Amino acid sequence: MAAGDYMAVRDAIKKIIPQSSYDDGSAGPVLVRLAWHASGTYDKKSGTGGSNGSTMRYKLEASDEANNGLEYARNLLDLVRQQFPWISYADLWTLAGVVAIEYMGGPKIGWKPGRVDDVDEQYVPPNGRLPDATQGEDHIRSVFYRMGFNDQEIVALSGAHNLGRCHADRSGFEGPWVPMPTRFSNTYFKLLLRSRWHKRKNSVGVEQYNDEDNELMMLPTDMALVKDPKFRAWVERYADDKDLFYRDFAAAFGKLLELGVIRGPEDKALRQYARAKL
Ligand code: HIF
Repeated sequence: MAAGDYMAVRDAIKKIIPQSSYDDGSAGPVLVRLAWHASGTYDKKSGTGGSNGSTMRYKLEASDEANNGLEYARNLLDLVRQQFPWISYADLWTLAGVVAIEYMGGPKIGWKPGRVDDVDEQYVPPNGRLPDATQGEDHIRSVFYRMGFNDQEIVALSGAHNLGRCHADRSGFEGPWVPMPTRFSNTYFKLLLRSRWHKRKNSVGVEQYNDEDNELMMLPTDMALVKDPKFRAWVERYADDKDLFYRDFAAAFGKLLELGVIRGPEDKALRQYARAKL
């Protein structure tokens, strides 16, 4: 297989998405979570963290409790990488997120290769940069503003919780956000607005929000999007307008995957400067 044949890599990723004995029969959602957690460590001010480097290969980052369960996704992608040893892990993990979203009916997301894997653990970002689901709007803003996102982009990104589910043995939370968690749509926003959510303790004693039948759930951070008036205005727009959501989601998720990627001499200089200060 020719080096640089990203279409072939995309096809190989599509083949590992159906997993009959895993979750809802799909590895798609956990691949999206891997792409996001690989990127979401970015700190705009220092230029550290982000998808470049694939530093989650190192124990320090892999063992951040926010990353519990992602070894499943990394192991699956190791199988793909065996077929394409020329691709960087950083490119593979982010590309897998994009392919999974498209596979599940989501928008096409702009993606470019060029990420380079770090060769030692010197630049692994500190633990604790990913969001804590037990918190509210102030925390969400401080984490996503640190990456360089605004309120509208935060809400657009949040639509990814239309995919997948929480696992008691990973995060302590339990259950899916929507009835069809392997189908990308704006249902998450509709449910946030329409359903009555009750705070309750789940089977492992963690507080979360559930619908009346305890089938669907929301995290405290999800509920903050309807509590905060600025966030809520965007939740309402995306619940009403699926095309707008798809467009804004594609832009915001594409931006997320680019965080920390070096595209020119100015990015390289910033990275060198930041590393000298670490
Ligand atoms: Fe998630 N997220 N996320 N998330 N997330 C979980 C699962 C998924 C937050 C917490 C959690 C985003 C933002 C935030 C996905 C994608 C994205 C889980 C459950 C928690 C606790 C993990 C488990 O138990 O397996 C918080 C606090 C966020 C900031 C508000 C992004 C926007 C929504 C950035 C995003 O893209 C996906 C997909 C999953 C499902 C994973 C699965 O294994 O099914």
